[in-house]
Amino acid sequence: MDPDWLVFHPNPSRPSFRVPAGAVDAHCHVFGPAAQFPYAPERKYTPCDASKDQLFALRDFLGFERNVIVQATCHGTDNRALVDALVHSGGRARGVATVSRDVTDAELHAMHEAGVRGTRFNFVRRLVDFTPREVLTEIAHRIAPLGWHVVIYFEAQDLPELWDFFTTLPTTVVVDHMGRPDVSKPVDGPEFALFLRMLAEHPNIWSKVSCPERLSKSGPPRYDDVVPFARRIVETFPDRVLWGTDWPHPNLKSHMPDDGLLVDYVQRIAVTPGLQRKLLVDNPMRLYWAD
Ligand code: 0GY
Repeated sequence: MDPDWLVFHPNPSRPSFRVPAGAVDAHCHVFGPAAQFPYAPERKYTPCDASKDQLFALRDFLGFERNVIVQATCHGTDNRALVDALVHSGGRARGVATVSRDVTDAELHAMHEAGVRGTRFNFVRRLVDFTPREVLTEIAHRIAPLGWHVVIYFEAQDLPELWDFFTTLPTTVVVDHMGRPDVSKPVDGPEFALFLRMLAEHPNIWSKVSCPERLSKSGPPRYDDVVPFARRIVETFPDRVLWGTDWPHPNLKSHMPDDGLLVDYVQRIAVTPGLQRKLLVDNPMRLYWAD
């Protein structure tokens, strides 16, 4: 399969928003290089290579101190590229892996040593084949004693069906990209209200407020239609939100965002220095660098 998505922005602008000292880009990826770390045979898309060195250079350019690198579906349950990036980060990256039920305790411990602190369950149908819930429950109970959390990725229309599963997970749970709301619907409407209710009723559930470029219908550079959704979450649950660039923006077909402008977007969803510090420093540090 040839690369079938846009190449990441070659020359992002320098953000005008200076992130607070110690800021964490809490959702980003490394891909390949394929010659060293091949993509998964069962993948639904093929990304362009995006190396750890390119990620760390972007981190420095944007003013961040640390990264949380998240396993994407194109690498399946082969976490070698992720682990390689973690062990070469000088302690400045943590990871979220994807594991199968066959993973051994020794493999889990080795990943923990390398800096993995969570596992990701993906429910987005265009990205993965179905995994039975009992398999995921089993994995969640295996990783819980390590102090890991579960990252879940799903689309808003699927939340009613997934509610019981999500709300009975035994760990901290982090939702990717606000549960992908349909931002053409009202921020006060029933669909987003259900998502807010899940966070209100379950203090172990957090949300990433990342990826306006995936959710927006009004488009770049300001992604105005996503702002009210993200801002609502940041202001209602300021101690349970995370933000990340999503570099190198896998599987994005519409446009390739300028990562510098994405950083500028943060000050529109976290509008005070206190909220910015929680979002970019305190919350990710508590979740990923507690030890
Ligand atoms: C993201 C979003 C996407 C892809 C993946 O694991 C993945 O392949 O998460 C997407 O296509 O929406 O968070 O990187």
